Amino acid sequence: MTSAWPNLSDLLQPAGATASVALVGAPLGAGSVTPGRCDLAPGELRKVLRRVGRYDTDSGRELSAVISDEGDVAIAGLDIAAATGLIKAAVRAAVAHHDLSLLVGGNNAVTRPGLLGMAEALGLGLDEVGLITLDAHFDLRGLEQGLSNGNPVRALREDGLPGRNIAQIGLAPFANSRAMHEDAIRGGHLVITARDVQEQGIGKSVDFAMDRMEGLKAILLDCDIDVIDRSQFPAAPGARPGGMPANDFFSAVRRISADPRVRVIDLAEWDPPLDATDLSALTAGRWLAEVLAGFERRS
Ligand SMILES: [Mn+2]
Repeated sequence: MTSAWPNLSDLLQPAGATASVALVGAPLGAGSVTPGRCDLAPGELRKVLRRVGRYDTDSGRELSAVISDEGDVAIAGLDIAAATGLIKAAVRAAVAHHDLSLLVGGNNAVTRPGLLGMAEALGLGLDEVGLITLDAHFDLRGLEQGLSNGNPVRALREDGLPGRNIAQIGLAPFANSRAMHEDAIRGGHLVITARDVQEQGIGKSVDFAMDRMEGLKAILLDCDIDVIDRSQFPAAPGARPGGMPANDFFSAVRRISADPRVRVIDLAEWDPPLDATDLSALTAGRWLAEVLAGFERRS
């Protein structure tokens, strides 16, 4: 693993390698509110890793955690309902063998099977697990029309995940309905809007979210990349102007990843063809660097 340009692709090893981190690709494109090609994201992430270095000028440390690449779940052509069981099984297997499992979507519908698979692998009830979302949206659309990338949080609530176990950071104005906002508050979610983050800082915002996770045994961090300002991440259909600065996103990901109870981190809603430049891909690659930097802080 020594080369002139130590980079993240050094760390990605074929499945079966002894590794504390696993990567599971979930190329789920079906059921998006805005149809697109989120299914291309796992492949694009693997490709960009050679452009992301391992040395962190801030900490003086070089990333070294080996990642076992479990490949992509075979869900091509399946709708969300059909894909859910397969994604859940893949996450369950990954969580059973690794301290941290990265679930790379796909659209945001991967979050529900991710959380259910995590709970199953650990033998935990949904009242014992937490969900932190970095997302411009509540993802509380109704279930009447079936599962979509707009309702994973609603579906998890219906599954029995208590609202008080949910912390949502980065909610955007003019991108959610009043009904969803009131529903989240009434349900007991911790709601931290993009404006709150801007005013109180990302550090305090993460502190509040982690306070909310107190007493819970395992946590899924959902990184819906549309939380980032659209000018800094054009390849997310739901991203809007005025979103979270990429630097806030990176620091939140690093801090949350350092908590050993975080067993699954997903990356959702990256639709590579929407960005003709390499900006979004490099940002997604940096996401992985921040995840690993946080993970390696665990003692
Ligand atoms: Mn979302």
